[in-house]
Amino acid sequence: LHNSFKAALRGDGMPRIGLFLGLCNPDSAELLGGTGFDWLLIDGEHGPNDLRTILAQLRALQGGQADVLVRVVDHDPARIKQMLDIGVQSLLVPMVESAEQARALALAVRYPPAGVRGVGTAMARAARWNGVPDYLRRADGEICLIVQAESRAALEALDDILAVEGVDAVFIGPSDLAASMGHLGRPDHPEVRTAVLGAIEKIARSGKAAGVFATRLDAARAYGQAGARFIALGTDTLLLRQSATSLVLAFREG
Ligand code: 3PY
Repeated sequence: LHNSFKAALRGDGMPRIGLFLGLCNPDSAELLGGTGFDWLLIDGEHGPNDLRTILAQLRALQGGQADVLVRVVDHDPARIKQMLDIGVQSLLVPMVESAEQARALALAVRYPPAGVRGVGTAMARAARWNGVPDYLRRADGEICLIVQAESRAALEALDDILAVEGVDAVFIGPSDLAASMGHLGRPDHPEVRTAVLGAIEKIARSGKAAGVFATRLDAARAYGQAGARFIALGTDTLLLRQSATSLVLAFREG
């Protein structure tokens, strides 16, 4: 039940580096689990995943070196409950723009009286299918709730979001933020970069952990220096595409 990702966010030291998984495939997930990334995120927002494909990847990554996160598709407490019941402990929730939304999510991931999570432990893989009392007692404390701030509105509400109890971390999405700032497709635009760095610094000062997505190493390093505790260095789809294209080019040019 121990959530090593949550524990790592509380520590200091080097930022934890991760990768988003959009291939929805247990074999590639398992393979990437042994490459040295500290964490891997199964992307249920933009990747064509469903509950079953997420479950298959969780199984493939179980006991591996990398901590596992799942990004859910929306804020629906019923869908979040299903994720928790299949054993997801670290959740990234996209498009959080207000303290009210963050509070509702903090309730969704916890059992009463702290929250509103439904109790179905006899069906829950997370509770080893049998409702062990220990699970009910310990589950809330091992959940890591990460909300994603990725719009102008979210950055304006950042102080309020950071004050919400039960939110462990705030993750900045530079691509959506760029779109909302009028720079669609340009997450590395200087205005966006400045906004991302400022947000990371503010999150780090608040005592919550800051996370961010980067596809360029210079951006990732700058985010780390600003205080990001966990940084995604792109996606499995990009890695596959980039290495395949450069292999083809290298052969043709050679
Ligand atoms: C963004 O950059 O907007 C993200 O959500 C990361 O995928």
